[in-house]
Amino acid sequence: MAAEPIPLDDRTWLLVLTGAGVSAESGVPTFRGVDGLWRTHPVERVASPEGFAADPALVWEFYSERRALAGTVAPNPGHRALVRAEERLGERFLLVTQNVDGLHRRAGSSRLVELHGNLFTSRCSRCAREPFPDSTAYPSGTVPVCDACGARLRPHIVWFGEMLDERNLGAIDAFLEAGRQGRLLFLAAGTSGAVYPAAGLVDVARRAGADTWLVNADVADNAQHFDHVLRGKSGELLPALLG
Ligand code: BV8
Ligand code: ZN
Repeated sequence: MAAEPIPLDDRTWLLVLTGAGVSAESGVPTFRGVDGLWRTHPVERVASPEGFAADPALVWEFYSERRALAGTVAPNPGHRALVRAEERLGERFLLVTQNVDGLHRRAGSSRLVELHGNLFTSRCSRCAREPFPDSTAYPSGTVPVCDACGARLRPHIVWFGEMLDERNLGAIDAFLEAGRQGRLLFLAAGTSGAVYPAAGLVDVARRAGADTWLVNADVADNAQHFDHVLRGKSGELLPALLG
């Protein structure tokens, strides 16, 4: 289906949600696709507090592998189209990502909410030490410890069963509230719509009066919640839609 550009005028307030699909064309594996990460790594063992407590070395192997890979890939045209949209819309733009691979920031996005954390940040699993930049891919079998209290370090990632950072959810609500003064647009790209509360964002946006768009390679679980659904690659469709 030919992608008509989305009308971004001086009244448009654009909220974007991205998932693993927007990094697929950069060579980063998605979670639930045929080559998906969850196929080879059962999610409850590598992305949950219980899994970390049971086998922290396995969890660190999973995240260290992804750190090593993410260092070798680069942003794609989909990431860059979102940077251009931010440059054009300024405060009337907000990008919320479920991705932890850091590619939006590397592409130049700054009005960015990393809903599920960041792969290149670690924190102590016990003391109140601030999360800190850490791109170390730890050797298999090792578990880094906090040099302040000796407890295990963990990736600064939101695992299944863990609460999202209230400040991030607040920033999204504030944007939708501000956007009521203009014409709200919600665009989700490269996400299967399987994980909450991110997958429920389309409903929150609709309730705020947004026109909702989905760009995805396959059918998404929550596709029927969108006003417009475009099937295709985000690396091609986002530049076509956003200019
Ligand atoms: C929470 C970190 C409160 C790990 C991740 C109902 C309400 C609320 C919560 C729940 C609920 N039901 C169940 C829950 C719990 C759970 C949940 O949603 N489970 C699901 C599986 C049912 N939610 C939580 O635990 C959240 N916390 O709700 O706290 C609470 C507390 C206790 C009890 C209850 C509630 C925390 C969720 C965060 C989990 N952490 N990531 C890591 O990244 O290592 S989620 C993980 O999935 C990733 O972050 C990933 O981003 C996210 C979503 O996946 P997608 O990004 O969509 O990727 P996926 O592979 O699935 O899809 C890619 C899509 O792209 C595909 O559709 C494909 O077709 C498409 N695609 C591929 N290539 C392209 C493309 N599209 C375009 N172009 C291409 N080239
Ligand atoms: Zn500590």
